[in-house]
Amino acid sequence: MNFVVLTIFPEMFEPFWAHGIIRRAIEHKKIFTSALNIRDYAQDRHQVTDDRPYGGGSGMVMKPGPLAGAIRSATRKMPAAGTVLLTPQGRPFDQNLAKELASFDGLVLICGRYEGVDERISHELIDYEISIGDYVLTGGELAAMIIVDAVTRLIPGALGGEDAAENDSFANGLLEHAQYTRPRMFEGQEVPEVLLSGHHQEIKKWRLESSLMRTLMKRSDLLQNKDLNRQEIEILDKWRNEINKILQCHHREREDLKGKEEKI
Ligand code: 4HQ
Repeated sequence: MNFVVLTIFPEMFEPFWAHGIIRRAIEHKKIFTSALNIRDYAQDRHQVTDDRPYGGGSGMVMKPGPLAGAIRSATRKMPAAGTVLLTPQGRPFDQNLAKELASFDGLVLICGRYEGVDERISHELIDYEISIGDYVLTGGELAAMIIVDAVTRLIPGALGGEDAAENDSFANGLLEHAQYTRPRMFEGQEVPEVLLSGHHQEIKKWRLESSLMRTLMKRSDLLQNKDLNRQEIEILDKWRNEINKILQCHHREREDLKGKEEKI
């Protein structure tokens, strides 16, 4: 995967390329990265990339010329690349979109600053408009880093463990199960016994229950939209029966209390 970022602050990406999984993926040639300065594609002597908005008002707008020049320069070298504009008006970024982007040979990530980019840029030159969430950033750079990060870890061989990407949150539409490491006792809290047992089948079942419970409690919206498999339905059914027993018992107690009060 070839990532090309277009930005007026290419230096922001230097520490990002230089650490952790991203750094290792670059070293192992799983990804190729570059940050091009949009300013280099400005035509005027002062290499201006922004200007005042037509119609007046505060703030500045990214000029279309330098941006179009930078995008064309990047896509000339990799015609099969997808182009992505980072904007709050874009499609919400999620794991499914990360998977879709990971299937490209190259991605050109366009980072705006100021109040955004001239409207005439978008249509022909942009394949995707993507938002990383409903909040306002000072520029698209952090959004681009998030996309590079989430896409990189989906590229075969980019992560250390072979199946690490298949096992984690959202890969199966569920939140990750609870995790424990040494020591066995921490501030009076023990590690669940089953995880020390060595029973792989039991551990697998416990982890699925942990994932399902956390998803139900913290993000029930994810469960609503998920295709549940047989084992997942079995677990949810078991919980429903347990909850129903508790509620029936509770209900009966209240009925008994009412009965006694009526006699008095
Ligand atoms: N931006 N998701 C760039 C964002 C944003 C987001 C605000 C994009 C400023 C110039 N980008 N403009 N949210 O807040 O992607």
